Amino acid sequence: MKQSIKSLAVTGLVLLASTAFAAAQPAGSCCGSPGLTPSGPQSQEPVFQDLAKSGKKCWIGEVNYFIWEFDKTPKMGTSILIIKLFDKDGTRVTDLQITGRSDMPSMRGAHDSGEVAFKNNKTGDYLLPVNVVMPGDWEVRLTFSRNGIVIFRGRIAFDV
Ligand SMILES: [Cu+2]
Repeated sequence: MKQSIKSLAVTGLVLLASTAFAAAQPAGSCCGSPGLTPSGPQSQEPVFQDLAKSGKKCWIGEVNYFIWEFDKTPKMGTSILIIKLFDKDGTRVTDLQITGRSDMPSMRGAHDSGEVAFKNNKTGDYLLPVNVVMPGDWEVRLTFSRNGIVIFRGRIAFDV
């Protein structure tokens, strides 16, 4: 079986070679591959940059910024994380998808909420309930996407 695949590949190569001079696109270039190529060791975790303080502008490139706050100082129980998203001119927008994931960094995985999508209220605020189940160090990792493509990752850290 392997042999026949190999000979197929060889035939393909010969065919390719015979047309290579006509084709401007070299085989194996980015655009020629179907996007299924395993792209090397990609096991490193994504980086979540520490965000500016509550109420301060956090820029997403040069196109959007957002401001985050809790509905109240987080304590034991449920707090609501509120994100207001703006375009660069300061107009409120809701065209990004935001997910949040809360946990305790010092005991990672013990209270992992998993990725949870923020929901928009009618004002356009993005809202996420965060469940604080014990005192200590907490974080919420935020992921911003446009049309399913991640464009920004940020991290909010707080103590309870
Ligand atoms: Cu804990």
